[in-house]
Amino acid sequence: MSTRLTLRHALTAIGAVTALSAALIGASPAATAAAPAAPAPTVAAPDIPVANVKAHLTQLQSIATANSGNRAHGRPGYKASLDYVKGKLDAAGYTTTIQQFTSSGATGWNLIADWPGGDANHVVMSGAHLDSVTAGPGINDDGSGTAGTLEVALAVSRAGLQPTKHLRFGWFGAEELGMIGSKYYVNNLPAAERSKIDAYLNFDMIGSPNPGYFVYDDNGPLETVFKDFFATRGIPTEIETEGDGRSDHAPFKSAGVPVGGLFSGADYTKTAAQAQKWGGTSGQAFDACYHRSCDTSANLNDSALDNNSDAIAYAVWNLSTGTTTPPTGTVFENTTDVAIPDAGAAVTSSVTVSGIAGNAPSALQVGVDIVHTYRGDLVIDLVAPDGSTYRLKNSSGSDSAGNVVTTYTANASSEVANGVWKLKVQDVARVDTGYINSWKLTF
Ligand code: DTR
Ligand code: CA
Ligand code: ZN
Ligand code: ZN
Repeated sequence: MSTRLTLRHALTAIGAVTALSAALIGASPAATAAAPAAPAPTVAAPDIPVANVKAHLTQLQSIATANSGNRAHGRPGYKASLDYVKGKLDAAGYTTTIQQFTSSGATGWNLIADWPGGDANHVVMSGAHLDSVTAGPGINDDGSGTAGTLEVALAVSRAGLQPTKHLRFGWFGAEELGMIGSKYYVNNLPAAERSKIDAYLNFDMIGSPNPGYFVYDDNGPLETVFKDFFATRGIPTEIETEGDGRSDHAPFKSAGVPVGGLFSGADYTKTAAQAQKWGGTSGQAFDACYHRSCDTSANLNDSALDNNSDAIAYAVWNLSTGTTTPPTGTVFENTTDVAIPDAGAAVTSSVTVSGIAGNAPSALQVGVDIVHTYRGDLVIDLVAPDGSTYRLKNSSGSDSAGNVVTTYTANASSEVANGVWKLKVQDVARVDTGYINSWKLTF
């Protein structure tokens, strides 16, 4: 678990803030009313039917089966995969482009699809790698990202979306040989065109059979968009570090493009703590078939595929609709785990706020990510630098669900912003366990 304390200018994701009132308690000014939620996006993202995503994966499996069991660069299964994806996009009204390159003595191709319209000077791009290893069909790696991204692109067409920004999608070749296709794309894009890409979102393995929910931390605002989506589903996330530099986002990042993305895990082993918050099996790999012949259409977890595909849609819609300059905020975050003793004393986690002039806002956003087996036992407070305490959550005998992953708002307008703020959590009843996974203040 990351132990970073970070200051970020974050994109204040819209529509994901839970406007829960935070009652001020203790020797302080009058109690506060719930503040209005953050402005909703102009157009809400649709649900992505996981059945549609799986239908694409069934096709990719059939293609591999019909072509010596793989979809690798330089093999017939790769071009057959590209032809399938291109056919769907052409029929949906996309402007598709095939970019040819050579690697290891074999011809490869990238597939780029532009959704007509939007501000060409502000591009939101999403992508995945279309190739598998030679050892197998690569259904999770990276058929899952291929299919999830494809279905979001088709959802854009179904919705007849007219986003403020221009939408582009990419399916890259020869990623398994060292991100050859994405490097070729970025290196052959004129610098003036590269600078128009506001974000590149990468989806490489999003359906792992023993899944985790990892969010790329390369860019604060893009990380926040995904974390806020998962907060709406009550799913705790972790920072993705295993893949730094190991997938198609790397060439974009090297060229200065803001990057983000999602990952459900590969050959690393799921810990007991991770199994507690995500389910699945501890002591086993997130994907035991990584780079093996068993990475077939049976090597998937439908919930991970569904949640991640919906997260892609949420990010594409939220980053491309509404104003071209999304609202920003300053985020102060603590991602250090703090164990919460069962029926024990309160524990605290601190963030030091600096550089914020004047008082805190009347709608101070308090993002909370607590992993717990019975959240009804938890009492959660925000403590201002002067010791004033704001009740965010009371205990409840009727709330037997697990985890607290939400954003509260507190009217902290009577508090000076700069100083040490604390999240205070107490478990007030026996027989359950948990910990503060992370929390943050957005000013
Ligand atoms: N999907 C792998 C590369 C990889 C391994 N771990 C991560 C984490 C995040 C993104 C990508 C990866 C491959 O294509 O070999
Ligand atoms: Ca869905
Ligand atoms: Zn791979
Ligand atoms: Zn991959």
